[in-house]
This record gives sequence, C-alpha cells and structure tokens, in this order.
Amino acid sequence: MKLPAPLCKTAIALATIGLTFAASAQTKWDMPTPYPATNFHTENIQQFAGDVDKATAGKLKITVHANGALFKANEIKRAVQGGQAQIGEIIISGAANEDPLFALDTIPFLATSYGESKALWQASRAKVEEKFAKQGLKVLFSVPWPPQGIYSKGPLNASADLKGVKIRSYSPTVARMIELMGAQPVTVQAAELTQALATGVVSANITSAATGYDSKSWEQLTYYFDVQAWLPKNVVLVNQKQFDALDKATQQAVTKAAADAEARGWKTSEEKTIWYVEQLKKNNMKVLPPSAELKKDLVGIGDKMTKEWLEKAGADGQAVLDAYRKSVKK
Ligand code: PCA
Repeated sequence: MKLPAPLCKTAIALATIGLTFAASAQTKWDMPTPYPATNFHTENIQQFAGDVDKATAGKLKITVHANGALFKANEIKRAVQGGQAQIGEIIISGAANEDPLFALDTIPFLATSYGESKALWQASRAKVEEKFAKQGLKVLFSVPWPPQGIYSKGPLNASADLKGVKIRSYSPTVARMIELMGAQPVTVQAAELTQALATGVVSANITSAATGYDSKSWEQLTYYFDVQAWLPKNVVLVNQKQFDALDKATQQAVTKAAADAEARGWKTSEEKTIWYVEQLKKNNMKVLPPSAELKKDLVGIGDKMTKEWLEKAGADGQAVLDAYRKSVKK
C-alpha cells in the first residue's frame, strides 16, 4: 500500500523516534579494571555486571576490561572522573598521594585480619566516600585483598637483609614502607609484575598470596614470608553523573548488585586466602612466618607510619582512627 506523502513522512519520523528510543533504552558502560580475568576480584566484578544485566533485563550492559587492557591501573581513576569510562576498579591506596584517607588501609599492622579490616572499613567508609564524592565519584563497593607478605629470593631474618634491594611497590604507602626498610621501592603495577620480575627490574615483592599466584612468583622468587601486615582494599567507583543519568529502577539494580558484590567479595577473599597460599607451596615456594626480628622491625615501621599518617590526616584522620581502635579495642 502506498501512503500519501505527508502520512509517509510521519511514518518515517515515528519509526526514527522508535529506533532512537530503542537505542537509548540500553545503556552501555565500559569498566576498566587492573587485575587479571581469573583473579577473584575480577570474577566478582564479572558477576556484578551479570547481576546488573539480569536485574535490568539488559537495559544496563557493563563490559569489564580486565588486566589494565583499556586503561592502565594508574589511569583508571582519572578515566572514570573524566567520563572516558563510566565505571572502574582501583586499589584505594593507589590514590594515597591525593588524600591521606586513601592510605589508611595500607599502614602496616593497623588492621591485619579480615575482622579488623572490616572494622577499619566501617570506621572509614563514610569519609572515604566523601573524599571520592568531591572528585565526582560514587563508591559502589569495596573488597579487600588477602593479607600482605614479602616475597624474596633468599631467606630474611630482619628487614636489614633487604637493604638496597629493589622491591616492587603498588602504592605510595608501600613505597614508604620499603624506604623505611632501607630498600629501594620501584612502582610496578600487577599487570606488569611478571615481566618486571623476569627482567630483574625488581628482585623482591610485597603483596598477597593472590597476586603472588597470579604473577607466578615462583618462577623468580623462592620465599614467601606470610607477614599478614595489612589488607589493602579495591574499590569500584562510578562516575556520579553517569549514575544519576540512569532511571531510578536501574540505579536501584546497580546499588543492590553492588551490596551483594561487597558481601560476596569479602567472603571469597577470606576463603580463597588458604587456597592461594597452598598454590605457592605446591609450586615449591618456601612459605614461612616472619622471624621475630623481622616482625619487630616491621611493627616499628608500622608505628612510625601511623604517626606520619596522623600528621597528614589531621583531625579527620584521628577521628577515624579513634573510632576504629574503639571498635576493635586495639
Ligand atoms: N595485590 C595487588 C594489590 C595488593 C595485592 O594483594 C598488587 O600486588 O598489585
């Protein structure tokens, strides 16, 4: 049937509106993350994206770009702030130079178990959220890494055994600790770690059993000292304007999936810690507790770093620290 010209035009216009509507009814977000696809943080995030997809019947599609493939670890935060990516994952302490509050969970021996780490997050969450909010970023959820230890080529009895050694660091706080050990910090992101070890850019490392496993530490390193010095946290941040642009139901779906991801992530992190340490042993790494002397050295460094942190973090920091200490009686 041939429509009269004016009607035909209207039909085309309506069809065009229909198409535009269909296209805008689906929102697509890119989500850069720094860690490998098989890491438990990334798997948790994939599940988060899947949950959002399901809850919104495909209205919000989040594509996860793992391993620093879309933006490198140290570029992700700025990309989300600038809207080049809508959502992303970072390690909070990677941003420690921007605000001392971001360094809190990487102070040695302040919070060393999952229970303490949870209490520290509860005491600091509101402040951390406020700091990110000032940068146009909304915190969706945060999940800790397993406790941190030291990887080395040779045995360690005291921190002096690492004097002058190039140790890989992932944040300004870790770099400060390495400096206080009399060693040389070299910043290397997780995605480049295997190569940095293979080429001798660094010959020791401070991280969890998880990242030791991901980077096949046993290929270059022999010892893992299970110091359990702190549990740094990752955080998933969304550009606030992009979040606000979603309809209410979609916002709620994101918030709900985020709360589920946070609960699931904490549980998996804790449960998988033992498995990760076992993999190091299976690959012939010597897994040992720190000697009394090494532990004493590191606790001393932790005390010094707590003081330094308080000087920078001021009254805000003191209040958070007091609340934390009160909750764990530490
Ligand atoms: N793994 C990350 C951060 C802390 C951790 O356990 C890394 O080494 O980069």
